[in-house]
Amino acid sequence: MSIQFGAAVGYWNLTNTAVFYKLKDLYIFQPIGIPVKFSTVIIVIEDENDNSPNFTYIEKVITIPDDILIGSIITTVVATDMDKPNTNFSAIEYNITGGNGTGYFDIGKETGEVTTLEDLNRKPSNKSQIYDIIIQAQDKAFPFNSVHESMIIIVDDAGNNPPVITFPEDNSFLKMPEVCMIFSCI
Ligand SMILES: [Ca+2]
Ligand SMILES: [Ca+2]
Repeated sequence: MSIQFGAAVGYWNLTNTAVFYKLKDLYIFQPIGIPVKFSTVIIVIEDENDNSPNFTYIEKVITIPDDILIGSIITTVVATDMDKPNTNFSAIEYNITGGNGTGYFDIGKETGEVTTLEDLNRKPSNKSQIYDIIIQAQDKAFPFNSVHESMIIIVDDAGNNPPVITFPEDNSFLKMPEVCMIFSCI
């Protein structure tokens, strides 16, 4: 690492000649072997939005019952950003950017809570309900940095649909033997 203070001064090799301190955003460079009052340099480093958020917690596959109530929280995702805290460079908001059809699920922009938006009750004719949604975490800078992750939500039959009695298609009667013991028929 080297740093330039101007054409007349030239370069100061900080790796070999300087003691380095960091106090929050203050960087203090002090060359070794030179009286401190003539040599200490304080540099304030401005942050840049050079980091994208990263998911630190996200469930990749979730199974929920199909009788889950609308608005239920099914999971909460968490992302962090390495840029300066308490700035738009590191503040994060969440969105669902794909796989959500007409809006089966929602996510709290600030909380990361994934909730149901529709009645997902499985109808008898449905074999399965699998949703592959894309969740985005982005910082609030302009332009922003973002990251995307896939989340598979399997909606499982909770057995909450009443049984339906069906008859043979030709409406024939069930046949049973003439002698039929109790609890052993059919
Ligand atoms: Ca930064
Ligand atoms: Ca950032």
